[in-house]
Amino acid sequence: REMDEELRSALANGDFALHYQPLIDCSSSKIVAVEALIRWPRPDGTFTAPDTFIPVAEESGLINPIGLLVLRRACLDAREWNGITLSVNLSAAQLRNPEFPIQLGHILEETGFAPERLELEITETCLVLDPVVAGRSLSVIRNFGVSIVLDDFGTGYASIGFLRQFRFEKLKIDRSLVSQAGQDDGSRAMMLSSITVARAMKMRVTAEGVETEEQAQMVRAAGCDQIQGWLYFKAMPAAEIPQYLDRPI
Ligand code: G
Ligand code: G
Ligand code: MN
Ligand code: NA
Repeated sequence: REMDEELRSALANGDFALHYQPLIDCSSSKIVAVEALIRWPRPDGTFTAPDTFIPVAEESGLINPIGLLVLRRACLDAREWNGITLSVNLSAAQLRNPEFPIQLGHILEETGFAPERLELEITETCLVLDPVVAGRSLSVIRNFGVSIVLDDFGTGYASIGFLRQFRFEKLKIDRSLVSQAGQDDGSRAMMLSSITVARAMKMRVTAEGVETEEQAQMVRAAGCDQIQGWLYFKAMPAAEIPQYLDRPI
């Protein structure tokens, strides 16, 4: 396919960019983490959204080298941002690749990035497809000191029961659930009970896609630890991050 070829040459030229979206700690109101989000700049000055090209990269297997490029570059960028955590998204294909934990170990070593400052965001799909290999990889990764985050919680089939099957250090409540919880009681109850279960399992909770003050108040009251969303910040280039660190937002 055409996009496949373009992705291949973008990879060879290192043409991808990374933007970072801050996560705000509810108690200190400071930035506690940033999520790395890949961007693909095109010759016409626009960006192709990851939703468009990640599925293509997954199909061709290019997601593996692209994912390693993201990890290496994000570790280098975030190395200087003392005291905050770096969150990186993983595709199912990456977690299914038995080489991945070894490659991650090399990147941590090469970049000198402290594993305790890294968290990997995975979705339920990553684990459902191949629970044995994925579970084995996760335990190797966790032994490095890296945290595992369940992303997109509240979408699709993501369920409370799933939280018991694997251990996660953090739960990210998807923006669709945050938005619905602001509108109907059933969704709010589901969000609250998910947070209760997460708490009981010693997980931290981030609310994603928070766009309004009302939503921020609601998720704080519900017991979320961290807030991520356009109310505070959109994703931005690495150079813009340091000015916001070490002071309340
Ligand atoms: O940044 P944006 O909101 O457009 O992201 C759209 C989707 O792409 C999200 O689901 C996000 O998790 C995913 N995504 C962004 N960056 C990466 C990445 O580096 N690797 C993978 N696998 N997914 C990513
Ligand atoms: O699947 P994942 O949770 O990794 O997706 C992150 C995506 O959500 C990114 O593409 C990011 O740009 C987007 N995003 C982050 N905050 C907001 C928000 O407040 N509103 C909306 N609509 N999208 C957001
Ligand atoms: Mn994510
Ligand atoms: Na999400």
